[in-house]
Amino acid sequence: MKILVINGPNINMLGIREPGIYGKNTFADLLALLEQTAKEEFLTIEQYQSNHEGDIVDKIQAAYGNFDGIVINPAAYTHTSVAILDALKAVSIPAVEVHISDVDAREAFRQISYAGLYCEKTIKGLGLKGYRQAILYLKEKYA
Ligand code: CA2
Repeated sequence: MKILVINGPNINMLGIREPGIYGKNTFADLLALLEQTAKEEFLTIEQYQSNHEGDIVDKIQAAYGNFDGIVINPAAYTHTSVAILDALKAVSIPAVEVHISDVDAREAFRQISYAGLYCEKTIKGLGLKGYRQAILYLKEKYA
């Protein structure tokens, strides 16, 4: 099974600031967790991080026919991007949304998720563990 993990803007800065909200783990820790999960669960996991909305749309489009599942943390684009929502709908690949922080307990503008309107599940507030849970969910349901 092939899973694409997509991270949006500033996720590559994890661990550098705001540890109170996002924890002390770094982006390198996230990459290590994904590698470990791929090995343990016999999955092919590709990771893609971009700070650019259009590049994320391109990556989702390119996943068509090439991936069985998508785990996506669109970061700030969660709350603004109809383009990412439309791309997910266009490829129709099973997807799970992940947020490191508990967005529900934060500012009002973080309460809306466009990508979440497509994703079949949202995991939030579990830190990096949320990515592993999302991957295991897709494996259990679709592998
Ligand atoms: O909790 C999440 O995973 C978020 O998707 C993270 C986004 C935020 O805009 C979403 O509302 C919730 C932010 C990504 C990381 O931003 C950083 C900010 C300061 C220092 C390091 C990373």
